[in-house]
Amino acid sequence: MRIRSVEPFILHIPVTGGSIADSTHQVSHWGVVGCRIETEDGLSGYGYAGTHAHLPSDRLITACIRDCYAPLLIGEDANEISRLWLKLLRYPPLQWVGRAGITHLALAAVDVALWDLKAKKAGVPLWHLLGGASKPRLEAYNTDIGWLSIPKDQLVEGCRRAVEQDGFHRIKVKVGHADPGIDIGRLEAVRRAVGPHVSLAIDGNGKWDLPTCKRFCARAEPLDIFWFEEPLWYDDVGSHAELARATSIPVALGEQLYTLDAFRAFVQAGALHWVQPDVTRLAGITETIQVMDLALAHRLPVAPHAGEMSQVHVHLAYWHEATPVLEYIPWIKDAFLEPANVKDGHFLRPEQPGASSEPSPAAFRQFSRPLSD
Ligand code: 0YR
Ligand code: MG
Repeated sequence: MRIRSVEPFILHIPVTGGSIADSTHQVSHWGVVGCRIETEDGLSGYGYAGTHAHLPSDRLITACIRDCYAPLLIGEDANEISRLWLKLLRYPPLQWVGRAGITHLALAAVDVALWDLKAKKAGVPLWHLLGGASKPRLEAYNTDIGWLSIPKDQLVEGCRRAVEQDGFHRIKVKVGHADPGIDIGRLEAVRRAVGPHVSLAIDGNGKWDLPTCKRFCARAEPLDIFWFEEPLWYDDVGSHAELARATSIPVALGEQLYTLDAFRAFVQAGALHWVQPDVTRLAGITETIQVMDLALAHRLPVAPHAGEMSQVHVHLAYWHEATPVLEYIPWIKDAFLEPANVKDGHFLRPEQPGASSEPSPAAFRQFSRPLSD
């Protein structure tokens, strides 16, 4: 499986519902920014990072793939993922300028494409290649009903519909208003509407400081919150550890962490209860497996963050025993040959060969953006 070409691409796909916001981000399109790796035997693997569809920064990722990684990959054996991953990660000039950020997102795309290739070559879905499924069904939790930009009455109605009509047992609602009392009011209304048996998680996207989080958690505890995700600034290990000690609400985080070492620091400090790696921010599937194993070794559950909108995580979550639940956001799934679909609150298990990371020809026609002016 000699690598013949590495071709970057940028897709900007409109999010369903027009435009959404959490406490920190406003998003109208989701960026699928990555590459196709073609081998001399005619197979193609696809991998991508998830972005906020900002063309100038998306082009930094594709330039890194095209100008820095592609020359290191052409002619190599695509089967040797571990060696190629280390070759790219440790390439001295790139290690010097980026052990996180753009270079990591670009490496994520390459790594996912290599795993996609390996599974296609084997003729099996990725979860099968990795060792088979550890569970018969994988629960989904719905994030798409809980954006901060949704007014309270629509929020309550959307949560009720997700539970009563669509069969979700798990939902997540965004928090992070300047006045946390507004969030308490929204959560009380949602809890009343969905009843006591639905798992209700919340996500602050790193907005509040420690005193605000402590006061907020004291008021939110009676609402039986399943986890509080990214309560504080992403890299602040000490404050997360203090909050984890101060409240009975479990702490979740990881979608902004780039490395295994960053996860280890949070785990060692007792600063999180739910581990949320993302193949599109860590350096791909290879490093996500490392983080899942780290979590398992500490008996912490894993709930991956859907930077790739769960196309790839659905494979990892079906396979890895530490992962009982996966995020569901249906924005871009229909742009892929095998969409990550949910039925009755559970992800369908992928059955096609590969990592479900290949966009459809129609998606390339409709959503491609130029790599340069
Ligand atoms: C905007 N999921 C998240 C949106 C989401 C973000 O980036 O996708 O809220 O990534 O926090 O848990
Ligand atoms: Mg989040």
